[in-house]
Amino acid sequence: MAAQHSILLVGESNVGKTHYGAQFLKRLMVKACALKMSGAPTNLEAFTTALSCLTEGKATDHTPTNAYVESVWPITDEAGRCAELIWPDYGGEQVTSLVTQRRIPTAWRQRVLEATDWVLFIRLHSLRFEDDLFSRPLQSFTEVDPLDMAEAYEPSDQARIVELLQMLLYLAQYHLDSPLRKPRLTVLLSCWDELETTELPADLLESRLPMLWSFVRSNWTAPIVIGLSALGRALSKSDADSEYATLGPEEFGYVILPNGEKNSDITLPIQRLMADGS
Ligand SMILES: Nc1nc2c(ncn2[C@@H]2O[C@H](COP(=O)(O)OP(=O)(O)OP(=O)(O)O)[C@@H](O)[C@H]2O)c(=O)[nH]1
Ligand SMILES: [Mg+2]
Repeated sequence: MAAQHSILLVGESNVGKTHYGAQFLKRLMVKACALKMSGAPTNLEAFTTALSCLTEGKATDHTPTNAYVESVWPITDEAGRCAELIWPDYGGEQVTSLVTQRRIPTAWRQRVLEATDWVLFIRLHSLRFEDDLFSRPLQSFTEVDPLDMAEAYEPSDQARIVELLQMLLYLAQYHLDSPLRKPRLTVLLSCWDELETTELPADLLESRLPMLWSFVRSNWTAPIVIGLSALGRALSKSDADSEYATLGPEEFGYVILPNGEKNSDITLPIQRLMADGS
């Protein structure tokens, strides 16, 4: 029987979840990757619009806030291991509101409990990197006028992501007395092409979001950080990219593996999860 790999894909709005899903699916369809589709995929509707936009060389729309669809893709890897990938697509606001409202809808609770692996999307380019304890000397914080403190307080972007992970960990009732081996955590630094960097993904995460990185490293035995450019370049919703339309979307996109190697097979982050056993 095929192992079920139910992946908890976690990402706020606009991080690239839908485009990654569509590009991933396209790769499976044209068989240009380490994973192969081994049966009929179901529930592809969530990705069909995205697929046809990409074929024309255009970007697709934001997923409706309340949408949640799970697509099921039976796959095998090169070693013949089978798995059923359960790939969700949803409006990323649902993730943000888990933290801001401090309430977890039952359906999300179930997803967290059932997931074998967690994949967290972070789009560094659209996060705010304001000064905090890690970038300013402690002293400079003592100069803050106490009256300013009364202003509405909003946690930093990295604090919000740490909080999100804390909530998910609590919900799944993992014991954190020692670092976790399961569920495995993969951090995808999405839209990597925007960052124009040659740093290793983990080093970049550490330098940009040190508090998050410290949290991740102390709670997981082997967190993996991978750079992902699902599209390879920015696309517009209205003006078609003619190269894309001519060559096909499967010719674009890449990952930057933890050792810095660039690979055009964007299914590798998931293939690694299958290879490491479940
Ligand atoms: N430059 C670049 N842009 C990308 C890439 N992947 C996605 N984008 C753009 O990022 C934006 C958001 O991508 P989506 O896939 O819609 O993001 P999402 O996470 O599904 O967002 P919601 O549906 O709102 O939850 C779109 O404008 C895409 O064109 C990439 O690899 N590189
Ligand atoms: Mg989406």
